[in-house]
Amino acid sequence: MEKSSGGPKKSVIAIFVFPVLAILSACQSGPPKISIQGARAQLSPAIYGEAMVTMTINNQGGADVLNGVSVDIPGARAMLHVMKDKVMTEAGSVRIPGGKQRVFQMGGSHIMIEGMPRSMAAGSAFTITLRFEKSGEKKLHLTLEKAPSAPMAMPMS
Ligand SMILES: [Cu+2]
Repeated sequence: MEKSSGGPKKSVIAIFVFPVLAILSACQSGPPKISIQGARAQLSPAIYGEAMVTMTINNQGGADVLNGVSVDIPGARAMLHVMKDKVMTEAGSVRIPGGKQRVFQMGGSHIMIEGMPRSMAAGSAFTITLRFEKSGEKKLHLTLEKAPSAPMAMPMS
């Protein structure tokens, strides 16, 4: 009974391992493979009509660039923010390295929405569109959350 398990198993492993290695090595130079996790939008604790969108962009493929964002709330504008000398600054684009995670969070790169009308409150739904250079558009369907309870709390980097 036991002798049938040796040979065939080895060849199955060999056939399986080679394609996996080929995929891993091609990963960081091939097309980007982007997925977005944990996206949420919180109202600003300080400024009326503003909200911050945070998320993790997972890229299991080659490098990409996030070239812009837009929001479907009438009158509102979405923009990319990065931190420069501890001040939020609008950025035209944000690089998304290949084979890595890029975290968008308070105190780092994030998306800012400003000029939201009074009708937008905690619980309101809206859609953000991310525009990637290579991956095209990705839509995020979000629900506004109330402002975080500790205003101006910035993680130090
Ligand atoms: Cu900001």
